[in-house]
Amino acid sequence: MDLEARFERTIASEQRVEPRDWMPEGYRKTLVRQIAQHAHSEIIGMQPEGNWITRAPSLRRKAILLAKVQDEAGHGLYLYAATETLGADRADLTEKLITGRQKYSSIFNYPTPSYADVGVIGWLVDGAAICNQVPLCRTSYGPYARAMIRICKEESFHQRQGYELLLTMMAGTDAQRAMVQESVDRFWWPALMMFGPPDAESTNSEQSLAWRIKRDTNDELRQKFVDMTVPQAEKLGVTLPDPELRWNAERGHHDFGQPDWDEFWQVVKGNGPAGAQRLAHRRKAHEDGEWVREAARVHSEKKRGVE
Ligand code: FAQ
Repeated sequence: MDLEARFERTIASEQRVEPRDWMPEGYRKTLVRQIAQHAHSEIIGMQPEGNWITRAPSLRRKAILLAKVQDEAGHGLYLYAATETLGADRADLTEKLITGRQKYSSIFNYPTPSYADVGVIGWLVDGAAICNQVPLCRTSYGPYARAMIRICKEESFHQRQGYELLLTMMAGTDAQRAMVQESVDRFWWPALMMFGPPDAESTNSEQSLAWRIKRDTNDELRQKFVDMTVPQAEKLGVTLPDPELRWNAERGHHDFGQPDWDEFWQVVKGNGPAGAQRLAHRRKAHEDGEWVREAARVHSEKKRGVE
């Protein structure tokens, strides 16, 4: 059987493609693009919440937040390692990120001016991430699927800590409840944008679905997220800022409004409210770390006996 037919058979029979298997160049490229964007998102995604580590209101909240942000670094590293199994070079991917040539999730270009944002990011952003990533545990590329299994377990903890923080705030004062609502109002639409553009504008979906890299369309996952989140919002006692949001008994799903897609494309292009700040911060961290990379390189050469 020729290589391409063997690859197609692996995909069709729900087996995993492994690093040493033959794969079409487009398949490899699509995976590197998606996994690198995902890794960059985890790394840039440390910044919005990292903003609150020094100002968390108690030792317990600080310990939880520190653990969460560290988990995000770990997810980024797993995912970069997965791209390396496809022949990508991590230094090259980082260079592409800090020079704006590779994307990361739009959501992390929104600022976090309020402590309630820590809870809302856990609830809505990690909630959306789980919705998107649980199906990726069945993605066709083995190392990516296995990374997703571990990452999703940690994302579930992240989502719960956010929701628990919000439950606590909602049981507090009027001012705390108002903080939560104000944060939900800012993050609701950007959270819906995390699933990508509507299916009709999703240039990569058709091929990625055929290769079983993606398992659901952007709109299917967005619907799932809305259906999952509405009862959680009710229990919490917050209003989701969408006047079109209502249960549709005929469809067995919620109807909901569309995010501002012009804003989405602007944010994706790097013109989001905190876009420049996020990249500048990442660039500086990379430059500040140069001496560590250099020391590690010299140390490993010494160990190998290279003069
Ligand atoms: N932001 O054809 P499609 C997290 C781009 S969770 C920016 O539909 P695709 C956890 C897209 O790249 C967040 N760009 O694309 C966490 C494409 O451009 P390209 C990360 C976006 O790939 C929580 C173009 O638009 N999760 O980090 C976005 O088939 C809390 C057309 O779009 C993942 O990356 C966007 N939202 O579907 C961390 C999950 N959406 O590349 C810290 C894995 C689309 O052709 C704190 N990725 N674009 O130039 C995926 O599932 C997919 O890549 C999608 C997009 C669904 C995001």
